[in-house]
Amino acid sequence: MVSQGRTQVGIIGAGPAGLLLARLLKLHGVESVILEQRDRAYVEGRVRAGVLEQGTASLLEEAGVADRLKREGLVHDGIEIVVRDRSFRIDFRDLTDKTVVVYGQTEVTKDLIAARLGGDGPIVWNAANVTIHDIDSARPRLTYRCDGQEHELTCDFIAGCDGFHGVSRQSIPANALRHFERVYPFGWLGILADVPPCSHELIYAKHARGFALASMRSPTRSRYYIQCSLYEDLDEWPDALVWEELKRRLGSEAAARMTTGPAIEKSIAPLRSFVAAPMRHGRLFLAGDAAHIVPPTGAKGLNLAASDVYYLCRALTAFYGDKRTDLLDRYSETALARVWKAERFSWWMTTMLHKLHDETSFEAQMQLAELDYLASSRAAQTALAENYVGLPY
Ligand code: RFL
Ligand code: PHB
Repeated sequence: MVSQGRTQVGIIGAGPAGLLLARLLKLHGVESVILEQRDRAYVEGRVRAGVLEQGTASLLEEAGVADRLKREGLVHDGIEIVVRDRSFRIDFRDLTDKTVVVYGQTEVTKDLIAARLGGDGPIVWNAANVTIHDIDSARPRLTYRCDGQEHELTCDFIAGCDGFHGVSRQSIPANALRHFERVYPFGWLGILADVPPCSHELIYAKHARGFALASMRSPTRSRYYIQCSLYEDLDEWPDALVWEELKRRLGSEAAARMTTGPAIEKSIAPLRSFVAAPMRHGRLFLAGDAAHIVPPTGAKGLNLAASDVYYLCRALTAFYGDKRTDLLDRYSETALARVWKAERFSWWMTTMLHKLHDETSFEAQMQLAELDYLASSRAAQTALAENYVGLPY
């Protein structure tokens, strides 16, 4: 027996993109069902992004899920850049009159799940074998298995919010999709520790041994990253070695202020730039990491998921409210225009700050010249600041 269901928008994935889309749609009177392959604890525990653009924070406020964000989020006016132990600051507020908020993706996810489960509509956890059917028709369907039963959900539209490894993008015929990709020959080793941050702002460091980043989640919880090889074995990185490397790369001032402690999470993430275009096929719309990936250096991934969802929600509500299809037809073009700019910024930050070449090479000198220019030019600093705080929607 297959259990049959019906909804307006079938959403695959309960990450930030799927959850925020469902919430915004609900506020506009559009019903959805979210299918998530993992369980709630796993989704809420996944440590990832930490920096929200002002536009993302405003969207969360519009969605009515920003009470805790406003109480606990740390507003940052700038970042520090350290190059070979010399540091300079990019002052976002002065250069752009905007700021960013440091608030963990885990917390955004928890707030959105709580809102959803407070009466917005269902999240089907542990939905296995989610399969997309008939996206070229006006009645696309999703089938999946859950609690030992087969289910079928008929929808008006399907939102593929299932991240880079999801099924949505793969359900689009190969000849209808173009891929653009750059895989970087290094990764980030990240640690989370319950120690106070070494600085009140984020520190991005370029060092001869590789990139390092000092970030945070709260006044008592720090998040740090170091550039590492892709073939690194986590067992070869005991906490003491990570702290030692961080102190070396982040410079003497940060090292002097750094409190060390046991890592409560430690992982290695590869770095990738990726765009799939178009972000729509028939009645299937891709949003977030399902359509694009940025290296984390620009702190853009979660923020791009939010802007995609903003455009997609606007297009779907125009369809349901005014029978307009023009915004749905333009969704991919509109979203991609912003995606490509964030791709460029993330690629630029990544290539400027990481160890890519031999220190004696021409390219290494170009990186240093770029950073020297950035340190001294208000125009260059404004360009960085404008992108970091988020380009307009
Ligand atoms: P997600 O978060 O991957 O969620 C996708 C969801 O879909 C589910 N799923 C499926 N469900 C059903 N059926 C299937 N077949 C499915 N396949 C997958 C998954 O279980 C999951 O729950 O994608 P979404 O919603 O598009 O959100 C994207 C963001 O998570 C991502 O871009 C950011 O985390 C990237 N990122 C950062 N972004 C920022 O804006 N600022 C940052 O400071 C920042 N730092 C980071 C980051 C990502 C990192 N890693 C680990 C890649 C730092 C790191 C280290
Ligand atoms: C984080 O806090 O996880 C973080 C912050 C800034 C980045 C990337 C990750 O650029």
